[in-house]
Amino acid sequence: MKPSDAVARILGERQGNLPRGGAVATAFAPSNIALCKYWGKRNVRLNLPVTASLSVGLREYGSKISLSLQEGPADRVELNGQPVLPGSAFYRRFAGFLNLFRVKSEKGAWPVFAGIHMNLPVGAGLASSACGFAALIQALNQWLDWQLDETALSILARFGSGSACRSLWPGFVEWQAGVREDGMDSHGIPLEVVWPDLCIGLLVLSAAEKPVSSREAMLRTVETSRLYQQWPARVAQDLEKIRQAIWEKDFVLLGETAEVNAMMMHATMRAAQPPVDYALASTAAAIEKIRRLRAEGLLLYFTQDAGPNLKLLYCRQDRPIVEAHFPAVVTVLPFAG
Ligand code: 2P0
Repeated sequence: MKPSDAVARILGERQGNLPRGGAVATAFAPSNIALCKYWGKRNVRLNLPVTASLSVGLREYGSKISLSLQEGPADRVELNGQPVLPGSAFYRRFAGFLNLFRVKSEKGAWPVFAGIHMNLPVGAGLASSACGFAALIQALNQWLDWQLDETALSILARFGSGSACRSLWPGFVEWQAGVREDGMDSHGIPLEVVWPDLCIGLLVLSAAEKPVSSREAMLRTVETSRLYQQWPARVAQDLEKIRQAIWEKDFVLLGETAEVNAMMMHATMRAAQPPVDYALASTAAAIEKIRRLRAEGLLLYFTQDAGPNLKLLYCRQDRPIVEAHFPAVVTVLPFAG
């Protein structure tokens, strides 16, 4: 099955809906940080994962997208007020996603003007594609009057970027892997639980573009890393522990499990051929500092995604200490305020 077949099945007759002329549709979606990672696909075209994963949303940090009709033949995209060049990878991925929903007829062409605003620290590896596609699919849902629920939108967002299916909700979200070949059971499910004291600290160590995309790194790991065989069993165990930690508000269990899960993910990719290693010397130094502070009694953990930057995990009462030790950290309270 192709993504366009899945889209046709979900939208049915609504695939012929046209944008409401003159109207602007606007939607926001938060970025999300995985506490138990998505690493590896069982179906590359449909972005179907090998395992489930579980994330927490970054509340006010994410992507806001406004859509309106564009005069002329081609889409126009602006990111934080700057034009996105039509030949760029960003533009092609964006337009390619929109094409899934544009039936191939003159009436169905509807070129788009998209104004995208991202308020995340730039280049931080902060799942900008996840919140971008989640915001885009919600804006399309309004603009084209699909009236789909979040579950259907989560499946559609997955075609843009796997982790986007977790950005349809705030708070904790589990992406269930699903077993169906068509992926209709592979989407986010929000966990009805809040943790007001939980802090996520965004620690940007380098804003340089990553040498290997997460998409490529994931493929290479699945195809060549011998350690990958152990990954699904590890995720099953870690997911169990993270769910328990969340329901029991057991911060140590959450931090320990999330940190080991991230380290295991990075170990699988370091064992790929050729290896993928996202860590910089500054990443190793920050990890060393976190471990030293923890040995001295501070409840501080970290997770790391497909880049050199770290996301620190701590409780609200330790926020001043963490910020004193890491002056560059940006604290997010996913559930407070
Ligand atoms: C995650 N990452 O669970 C993992 C951990 C990066 C490391 O999801 O190919 O942009 O679009 O499905 O979602 C980043 O990969 O990949 C990611 P595609 P995506 O957050």
